[in-house]
Amino acid sequence: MNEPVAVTRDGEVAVLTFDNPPVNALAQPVRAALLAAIEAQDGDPMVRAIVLIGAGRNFVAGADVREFDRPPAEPYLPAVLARLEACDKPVVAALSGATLGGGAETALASHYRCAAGDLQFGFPEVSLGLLPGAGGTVRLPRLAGWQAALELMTAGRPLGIDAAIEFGIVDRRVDGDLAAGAIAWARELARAGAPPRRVLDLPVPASRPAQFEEFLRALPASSLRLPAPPRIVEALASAAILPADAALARARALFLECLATTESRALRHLFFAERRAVPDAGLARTVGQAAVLGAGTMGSGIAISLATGGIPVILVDAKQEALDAGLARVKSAIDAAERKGRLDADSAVAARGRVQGSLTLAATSVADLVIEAVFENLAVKREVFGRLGQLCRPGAVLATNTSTLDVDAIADASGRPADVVGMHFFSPANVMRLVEIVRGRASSLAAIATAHAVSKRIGKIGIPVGNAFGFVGNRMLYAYGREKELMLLEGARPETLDKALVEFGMAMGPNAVGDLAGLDIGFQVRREWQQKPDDPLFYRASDLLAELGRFGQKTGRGFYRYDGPGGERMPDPEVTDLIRAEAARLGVAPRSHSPNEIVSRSILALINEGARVLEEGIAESPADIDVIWCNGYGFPRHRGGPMFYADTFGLPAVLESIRALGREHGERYWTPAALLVTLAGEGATFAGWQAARPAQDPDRGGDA
Ligand code: T1G
Repeated sequence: MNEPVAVTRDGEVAVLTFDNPPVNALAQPVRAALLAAIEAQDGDPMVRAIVLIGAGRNFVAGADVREFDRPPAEPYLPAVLARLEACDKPVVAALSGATLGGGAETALASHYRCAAGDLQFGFPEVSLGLLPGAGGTVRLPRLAGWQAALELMTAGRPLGIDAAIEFGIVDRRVDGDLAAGAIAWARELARAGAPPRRVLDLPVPASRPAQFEEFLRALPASSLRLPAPPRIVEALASAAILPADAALARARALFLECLATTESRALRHLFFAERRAVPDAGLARTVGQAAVLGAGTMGSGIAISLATGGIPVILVDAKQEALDAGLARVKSAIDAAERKGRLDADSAVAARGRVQGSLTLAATSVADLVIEAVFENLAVKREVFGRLGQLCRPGAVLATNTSTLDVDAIADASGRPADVVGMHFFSPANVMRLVEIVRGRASSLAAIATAHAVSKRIGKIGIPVGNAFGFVGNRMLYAYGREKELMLLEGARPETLDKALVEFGMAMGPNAVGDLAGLDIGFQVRREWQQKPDDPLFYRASDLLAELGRFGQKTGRGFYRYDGPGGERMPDPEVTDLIRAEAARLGVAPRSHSPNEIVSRSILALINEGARVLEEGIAESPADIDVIWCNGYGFPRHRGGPMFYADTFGLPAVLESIRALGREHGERYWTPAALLVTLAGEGATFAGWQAARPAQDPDRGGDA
């Protein structure tokens, strides 16, 4: 068992090494060991300087987020850092990789900072619904100024080494051996009699009182609705006017306020849910070459992700024109990523070099992984997999990007169903982080593990789901969308529905999403859907518009019109008239809808369907559903996902609300899921249900 903070000596320099894998998080044992080491080395006359450094790639990735759901334990980080800063000997922090949150605050409490070229220095607390609670809001502005502190802490994005030096946070860059460079510098400082340089002793930079107000007002409305961003600005504003100790105490109080919020609990829930263990990781096959079939929007998006994720890819399409268009999309996306600084020049060149095009399916014979993204038609996909089964080498994994079709039916056509899995990417595939990994009846554990490993490698979150209509995400989307479709027939305007759900926190309203995805796509899927509810009202509004050729953005008209001067989305009264006429024909009486009703019908439908997806084993956990909806469908992260949200509401209340809707709208769609009835009856939660279940081994199809 390694020491959480290892203490070694290099002559008169004491080296304190954080060693708490995987990211040197400042868990209680680390804090206690650090405090003890500081007191010991500061008190040792033989020690003339101290170096702090992290074992492994990272310096320190912050507080241990897992501890936030446990009773607090001393020593608290602010006290440890106050003792560090108080050292009478120069303390040099040697920074590398993730230097985040409490790790960045530890660096700021040190007296001198050097760093390696891979530095990622920042304050991601806001993405956990928190603010820097150990002095960052008081020390950082003294080095980098108010504007930089405001931006860094409200955006949560890290700085690289050059920017960190430019902002005066890092004093010098060390290339090569960081430890040796830091120790040499510490020795130099000691021999030069350099004093401890305490950031808190630096003058408070001048500020304009209105500066903080202006910054707050400029924050996006979505941030202002959250507890943390305004409190970050308040903590910084108080640091501009209060003495350091008072400012530190104020920041700590604001931190504790954030910690207790449901929003922070929701974001912390998602943090770990998005890092769920990859099943059978050890069985994953090596993927040195990939191929993507179909150079359309999805195919080229997937190819971009593979190439920028480090995997060589052959983009295959039968038509030269389509292939050229696909390759052009790949090139312009990589160019754009380089232009926006998301890819450095070397990475962009490497990514471009990894992409080839081909007009022949035979090109797939060299691939370790083939991802099919052709037209969403079962017969077409079965024909393609029949040929892939012949062409691809033994052990190659064959993935289909279908969003609704039966993966087993596709796999059977390949003649090697054990190698077939679903990899359901979300549009735009090079942007959306989610991949639903569909296990077929015969999918081997190795094929599933390979799909997960590749998803992680290209920066995606792979979530395992069962093979059923719409898998998890789209299955639930149909329940969520069903209610908005019924409310449209009941007279609600598309823009009214979208506004209510966006104010709830959805990234986009369902009607705007329909227009973006293309109403013809959903129309096509519903036509092929065998088990579609036998209900003339079911998605009648969308089908009507599709029948009229109003496919959405691609035709300039859908639920909205896009043919205005800038092509921006505009309400279209003609749509409301069309739907009202259709509703009258179907005998649906018009009525008004409050924003609360719009939200509760939509979200309760989502939750109830989520419970069904769980009890059927299509999703392995409520947390997986939350990750799918927050990363694939724009569900508000600060609400934690539909299942977490249901738990915050209390399942008995959720059940009662669903029963009330059943009484009002009929039980056809509003019969509560059995799992929900059981848990509500026990006063339990989805999270508790998950925790009580043995690490499940769902029917995961075929052999290893
Ligand atoms: N606490 C606990 N576990 C953590 C952790 C943390 N801060 N960071 C990572 N892990 C675990 C993670 O769950 C996973 O575990 C493993 O490490 C690898 O993570 C007082 C209040 C550092 C950039 O928000 O952004 O300090 O799944 O898969 O892709 O003011 O992790 O292997 O069991 O993400 O290489 C602020 C969060 C805390 C940083 C590495 N810090 N971490 O990315 O690996 S609040 C953060 C990250 C705070 C102070 C405040 C990333 C990473 P497992 P990974 P990665």
